[in-house]
Amino acid sequence: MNVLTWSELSETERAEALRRATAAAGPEVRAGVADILEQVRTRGDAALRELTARLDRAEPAALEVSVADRDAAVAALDPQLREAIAEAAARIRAFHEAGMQSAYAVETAPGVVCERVVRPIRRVGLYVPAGSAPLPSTALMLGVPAQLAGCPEVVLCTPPRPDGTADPAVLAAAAECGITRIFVVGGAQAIAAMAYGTGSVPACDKLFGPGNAWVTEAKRQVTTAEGGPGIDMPAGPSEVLVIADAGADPEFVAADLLSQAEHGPDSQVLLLTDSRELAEAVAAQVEEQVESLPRADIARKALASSRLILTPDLDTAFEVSNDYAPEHLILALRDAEERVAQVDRAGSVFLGDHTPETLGDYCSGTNHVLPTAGAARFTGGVNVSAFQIAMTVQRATPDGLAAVGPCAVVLSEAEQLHAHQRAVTRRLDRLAPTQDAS
Ligand code: HSO
Ligand code: ZN
Repeated sequence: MNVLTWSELSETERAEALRRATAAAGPEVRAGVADILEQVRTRGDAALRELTARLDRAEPAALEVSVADRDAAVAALDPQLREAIAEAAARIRAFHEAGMQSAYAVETAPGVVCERVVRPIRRVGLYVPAGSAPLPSTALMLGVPAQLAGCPEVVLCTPPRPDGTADPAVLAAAAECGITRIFVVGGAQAIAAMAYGTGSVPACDKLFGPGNAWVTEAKRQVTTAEGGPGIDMPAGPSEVLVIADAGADPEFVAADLLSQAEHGPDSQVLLLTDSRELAEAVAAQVEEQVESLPRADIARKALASSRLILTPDLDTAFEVSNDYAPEHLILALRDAEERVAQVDRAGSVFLGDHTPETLGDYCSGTNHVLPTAGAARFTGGVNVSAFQIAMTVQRATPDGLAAVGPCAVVLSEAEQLHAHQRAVTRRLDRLAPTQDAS
């Protein structure tokens, strides 16, 4: 990895240095996904079985995993892994629970009370990928908030292993979150099944979860169709940006960069620092550490489009980071705690030398389903609210109507909406005599 000097780059070179691997699907993926969606929509489970045989090379005995099979797989799982899943779930639960939106009521005028009440989304569909490896942690990141929201029906789809069964650790995570409707279906066909419903998979109101380009494109297509389900957010390739000072430990910084790089060849990792020495030491550490990684090939591909950037000072590093809006931001700084005030766009921020992104990926308590591709400009990661509908309720007494009705009369007059106006004046007219008498 070469060190780029920010102050010596032209505008074009700067844009190029921060350019993300394109998340938008090409025409081939778009057409392929449209075809899969249509097959599942028209032929349901039969199409799911055919696509699973063709694309996943698996023939599950049943598309749905029974609760008995789920529990048997969990019982056979390494107890240490089972305990780690439960331990992580507990912290994710504790953190997400504290941040839940609550109902509130405001008397906005005497006799007018407006309330917000929160309702769970009835049916949610969770996608748990297993591209290069199954991700039980993703089942927790989606399953825990769904459970806290109180969603009455939670459906989970995950690709089958070659023998047709689901990954037992994913099943353990699902069980931990009380999920009973689990299907061994993956890819765009899983998204189609949860969007339209098939004989066995229920149609869901909102779909969640990361996935490859096919899954992401399928989510995009089903949600833009009329009457389609909602989706959490478009999930592109993973990203981490590290801002480090001269006092940072190059070994740790390199380890963090590699932890994101190993996710996929299109992952993007960036280092911004005001210390040339640190940048060079990190470059050397990355070279050294990547050698011994089982996923070195993937990490090397990701590193090819990743950058180490020397900025004139740390304030510039923060400006660049805020413009880029990374999914993960690590502040390997002596004054990380004070500097966090300078961050206004990032999915999840990790402070200091002892908070690797890995903690947030698995078990510190925060969510790892986060905005990528610059979506941190306008949204945060998945939380309980994503599984809820915030509904408003209001009531006015006759006095309340008398207090705020005239305001509506003036505004409806300005909009020339006289039926609106009369819905108020007809009532006010009836109230008038009583008010005169009082
Ligand atoms: N870093 C990923 C999440 C993950 N990491 C799952 C390990 N397992 C999200 O960008
Ligand atoms: Zn990760």
